[in-house]
Amino acid sequence: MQPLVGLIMGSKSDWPTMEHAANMLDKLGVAYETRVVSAHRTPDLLFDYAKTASERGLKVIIAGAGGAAHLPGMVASQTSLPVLGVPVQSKALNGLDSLLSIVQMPGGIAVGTLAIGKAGATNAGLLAAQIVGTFNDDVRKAVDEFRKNQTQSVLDNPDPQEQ
Ligand code: RP5
Repeated sequence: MQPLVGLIMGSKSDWPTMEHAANMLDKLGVAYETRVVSAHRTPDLLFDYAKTASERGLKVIIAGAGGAAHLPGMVASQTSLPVLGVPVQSKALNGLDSLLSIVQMPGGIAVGTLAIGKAGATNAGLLAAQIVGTFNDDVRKAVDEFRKNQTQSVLDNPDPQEQ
């Protein structure tokens, strides 16, 4: 299947976080590709990836990075596709550094910034699916179904002390 979402990250060490985005895309039936693309270690690859993303058929890019997390902003500077940034929880500063690096884009180049860590990666997958769902009925129905089941599961388990 033609990938519609580019799921990239600054390092292999980001995968335990970013796999949660992949899991959500799998669950919702969205085709994606995964790549390590580092703003600092492979800047030429970053430019090439971002510049060719649209012509290769991608519709959304999810970019996860930690620490001096320039990847989402730099990718956004080279493509008009929507870019969703996931701040990876860094060891030194618990991801606050990643969050501030990604969220504080200057006006004019947009990055949609998610929460730090697993929740952010999960929601990046969900939001990417919602974007794809604007033109793909199967994916839109899968998102609706996911949300319906989530609501039902809360309603079916009202007692917090019950296992
Ligand atoms: C960032 O530096 C990566 O996104 C990663 O979160 C962080 C540390 O990378 P490694 O030193 O573990 O490769 O570019």
